[in-house]
Amino acid sequence: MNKPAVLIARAVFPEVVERLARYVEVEANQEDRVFSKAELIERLRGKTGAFTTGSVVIDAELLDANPQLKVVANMAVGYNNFDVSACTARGVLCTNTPDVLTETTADFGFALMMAAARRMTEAEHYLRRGEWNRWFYDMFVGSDIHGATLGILGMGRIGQAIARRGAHGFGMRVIYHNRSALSAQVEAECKATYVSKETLLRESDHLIIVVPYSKESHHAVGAAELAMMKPSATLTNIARGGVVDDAALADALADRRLAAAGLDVFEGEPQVHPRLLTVPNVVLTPHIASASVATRRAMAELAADNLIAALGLGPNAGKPPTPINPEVLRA
Ligand code: 8YV
Repeated sequence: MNKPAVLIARAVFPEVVERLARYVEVEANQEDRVFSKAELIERLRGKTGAFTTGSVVIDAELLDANPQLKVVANMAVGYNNFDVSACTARGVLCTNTPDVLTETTADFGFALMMAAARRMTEAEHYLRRGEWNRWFYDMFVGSDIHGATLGILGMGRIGQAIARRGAHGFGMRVIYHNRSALSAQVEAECKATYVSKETLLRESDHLIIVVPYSKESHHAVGAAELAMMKPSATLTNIARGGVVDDAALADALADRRLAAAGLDVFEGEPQVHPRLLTVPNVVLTPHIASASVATRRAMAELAADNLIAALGLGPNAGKPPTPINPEVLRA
């Protein structure tokens, strides 16, 4: 029997390519070229499955050009690069990689928030420039984390993991806003209190954004929302570019209407809004919140598990562990 053919659209751990190759005919992209849409459509010809990352867009046009495609397996928990309803309508299964990256991503969100609040990169740049010639009393004074109010916008798995760190590790008061309130039990575990979005913006000393990107969350934090925040507050975005209006954020940082920000994701990344590159009070990282060795391996393995199982192969044949649109499996 012919093995089904799969495109691995971006470079990934060689062991994962080898594992997939035991089950399927693999076309890999280990040189990690970023395919244009036309090239991606071409390379998917005859492929039943695709292994994707967050930058690989799967939309109706691509699906219509490749009606043989059965599964798209994202090596990411976020899946705004997929048009899920277009996939579902065409019987294409979508999968993602939740859970395995929760704690690592929460660690990073916390680190970015702390780096922004304590002005770490600003101070490091000063030191590297050779400007440190004496100590002075208010040199790079920032704001405290312990005892402060931590605000979380989007209280899914990663938001909850950040809440636990803040409440239990740093004695923070934790408030959150979400589409719906969590159960009383989860709220108690996270020591977190549900508030309106306006209260969240007004009361947070440190606001972390962990809400998935969608049309509804586009610019959820823009000029009007930033204006509600305390001038002493920090904002950290580890969710997706586009949830925050980066131009409005750059203005608020430049005018010191907001003390500092930590950003791991950007509108139009890998491009970064030019004004964000010039304001000193922002810590910038290139979308690495899930980037620990162990977690990136776990994400790649889970994406491969999904792909293999969705193609009816391997020990979990027909039962991919983390489907996004499981109704496709039942159809
Ligand atoms: C990925 C992410 O590194 O999982 C997500 O949603 O944003 C990151 O963990 C990125 O999307 C690459 O696929």
